[in-house]
Amino acid sequence: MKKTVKTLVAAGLMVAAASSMFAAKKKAPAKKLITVGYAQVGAESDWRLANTTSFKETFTEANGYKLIFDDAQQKQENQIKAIRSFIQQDVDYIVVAPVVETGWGTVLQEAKAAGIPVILSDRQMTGVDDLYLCWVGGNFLQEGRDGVKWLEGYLKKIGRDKDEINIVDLQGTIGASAQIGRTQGIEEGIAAHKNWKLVAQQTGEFTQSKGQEVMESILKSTPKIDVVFAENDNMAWGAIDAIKAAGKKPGKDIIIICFDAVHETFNKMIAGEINCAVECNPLHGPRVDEIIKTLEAKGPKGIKSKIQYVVEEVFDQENAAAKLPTRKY
Ligand code: GYE
Repeated sequence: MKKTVKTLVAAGLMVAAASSMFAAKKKAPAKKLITVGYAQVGAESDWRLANTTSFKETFTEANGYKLIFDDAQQKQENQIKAIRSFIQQDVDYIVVAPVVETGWGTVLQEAKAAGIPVILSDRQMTGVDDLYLCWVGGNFLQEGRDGVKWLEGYLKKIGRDKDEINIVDLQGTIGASAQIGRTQGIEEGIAAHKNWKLVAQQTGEFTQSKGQEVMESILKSTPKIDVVFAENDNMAWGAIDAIKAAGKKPGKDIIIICFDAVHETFNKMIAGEINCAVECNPLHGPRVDEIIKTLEAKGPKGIKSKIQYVVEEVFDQENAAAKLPTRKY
């Protein structure tokens, strides 16, 4: 891309000519690696760890890459610094999983000025459509709506669809796409059901410890809770500990719905402590690899859609045990 296909081909030809001159003495020099800077959000959740592993396992030297990995510890300012350092190091591609959606214009302009293509993965950015090539990730609003649809069906099944239903929304990092979409999903659901009530809504920043802390205080101030809508797995696990400590049974006294669906959540569904998990697939390494290989081979015209959603499923206690052995994260 940045080093145009033309220069790459020319360099390749020179290397080929040179290596044939010394064929008897020397092995052909290794092919030039593609340098990729990945500005990762942090290590806040099990989803995130699986996402990091996916990139590290994909962007290897054996696969033709040099990966420069940066963990921003959930801070946008750190990600901006990382992107600037990738520009300084003159990487071939910049990949960003943006902490939040806004505030990227200046740094992406700098990447553009340096001629470095930017690919987004996981969360999205707004207002900078012309400054990145494409994005791949989950459809967070759809996930939120899927959680709502599951709850409707479940309440009907247990004969509680006419009862007053008091819902707690444990939100993700405010301003992150995954929070915005999932929150919109539950808010739409509450607006559409007269008997559903939002009794608390607070961020647990996608971490288990914050999820637990926030749930502890909500349990103290909110006498009646029927549902916890935890916008990721780890916050649900923290909430479960808080609910148990308050002498209630998660999954029975309080319905638990969460997002990501990593292994431990399957274990908790099988144990009866989580009722529903909406999948969010973190294995974006191979998807971004495919995008870069397409760009290398065909240039930006090879990218058929700028926004690429990953298809995701919904799991609950009825299918958790059967599905767990097939799950990759
Ligand atoms: O759900 C959460 C993580 O952006 C989809 O970020 C991702 C979310 C995921 O911390 O666990």
